[in-house]
Amino acid sequence: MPSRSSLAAAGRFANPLRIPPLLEGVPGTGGKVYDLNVTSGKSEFLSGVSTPTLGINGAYLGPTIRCRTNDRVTMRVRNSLTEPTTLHWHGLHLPAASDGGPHQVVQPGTVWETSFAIKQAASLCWYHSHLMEQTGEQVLRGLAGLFLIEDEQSQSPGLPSDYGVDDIPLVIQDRRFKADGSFDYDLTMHDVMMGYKGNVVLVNGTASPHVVLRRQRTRLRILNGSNSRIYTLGRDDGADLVVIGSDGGLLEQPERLRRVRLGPGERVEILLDMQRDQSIRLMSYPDRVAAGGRGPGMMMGGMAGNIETFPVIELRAEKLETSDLALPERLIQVPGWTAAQAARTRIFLLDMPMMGMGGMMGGAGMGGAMGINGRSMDMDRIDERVSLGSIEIWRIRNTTPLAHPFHIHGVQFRTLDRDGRPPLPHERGLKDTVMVDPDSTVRIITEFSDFADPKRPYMYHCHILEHEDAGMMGQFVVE
Ligand SMILES: [Cu+2]
Repeated sequence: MPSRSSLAAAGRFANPLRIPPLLEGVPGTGGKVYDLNVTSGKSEFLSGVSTPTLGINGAYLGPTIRCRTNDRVTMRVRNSLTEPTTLHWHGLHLPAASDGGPHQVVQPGTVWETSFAIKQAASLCWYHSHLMEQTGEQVLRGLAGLFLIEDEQSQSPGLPSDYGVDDIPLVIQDRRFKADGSFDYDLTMHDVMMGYKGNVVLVNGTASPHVVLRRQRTRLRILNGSNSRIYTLGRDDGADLVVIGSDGGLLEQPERLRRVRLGPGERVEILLDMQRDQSIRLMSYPDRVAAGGRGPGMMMGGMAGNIETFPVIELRAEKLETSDLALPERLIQVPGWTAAQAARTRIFLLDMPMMGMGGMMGGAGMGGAMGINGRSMDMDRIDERVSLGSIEIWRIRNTTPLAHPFHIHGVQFRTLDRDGRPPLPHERGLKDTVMVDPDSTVRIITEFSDFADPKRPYMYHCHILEHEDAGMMGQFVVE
């Protein structure tokens, strides 16, 4: 089994990157029908080691669902497991009844069918299990996949969209293994507090991966699908990343950045122009914010953040076919809600009362250990009621010494500011998940334009799955 230090030493890049198959749906009455079968199987991540896994239409992870803006789609989710599960469409703007959260449980042997319209711009979304208190474990075992929405802008000249050829998805996850080859998800109190960290990086379920690039320009569509690890991505040759998209779609313009930090649940789209026989590595570098530590975070900041440097994948160019190398100055127009339009501001306080040494040493159970605004998740309690059609500011304050990725279901938002300063360049598009750093405040703004349903809630929560499972989640309805 890999040792603790193998994250940094993983780099022989012996294995060709697995590309999740596309699932385009079949024509049915009222739109495209997607059949998704949740199953169990075995996977070989480490040479000669068999690992029991979960997957959708396969042994580990799921196919890349692809559709277009304005499509009408039906998801037919069959649960072939012997345990309940759910599939949540992360990033999609849809009715709460279709959301696939903890209220839409699919019992073993049954089929959950839900239909909705794709009412949003092209974007890289994803789907994953969202079973109450078991999201971390089911996602870790493999219940996740990509959900790709395309439109005219996302396929415009200069933006590669030949899936698996010059448009390459990267689902980054970290895992650790037991001696018998199974995933190790025996959580310690440390795992719950800090979030689960693995010592092997998998990309699309491939350990030590490389990919051979065939065109001059490649688009990388990257999801941080890890339970809790934060990646600060950069090229090992020091060149800039050309960022064109974030969670909810394209940015207004390409941004050249040396590093991009990606928290759990966040996505980023990057363009890579390569020369013949060039080889580079996409790396993860130490997270400056977390490694800095301050105040009460001094003790734990380094443990919680990403302090390691390690390779994620090697990208090898051989003989390259010509690409359209136009780089549009303007990509799209992102909705520009202003603070003056907001009907109200809601406050969300991320708190970890057990973060003190007493809690760490006490070995108390996980359920209800964490909360938002002092309350742990309760499926029978609606925490917030939002008026249909209103624009709101949500002010998220983090008083803990860890960074938390805050995710809101059902909407895409814009980040207004971080501690009064403008958001980072790659955060200026639409987002559904935003990193809130230790001892800091992030304000987001969005419009709750559709889908009134006073009975069925959407979730908002920390996307560190161990925190979510421990109660750092709440519910809102639109009415
Ligand atoms: Cu958290």
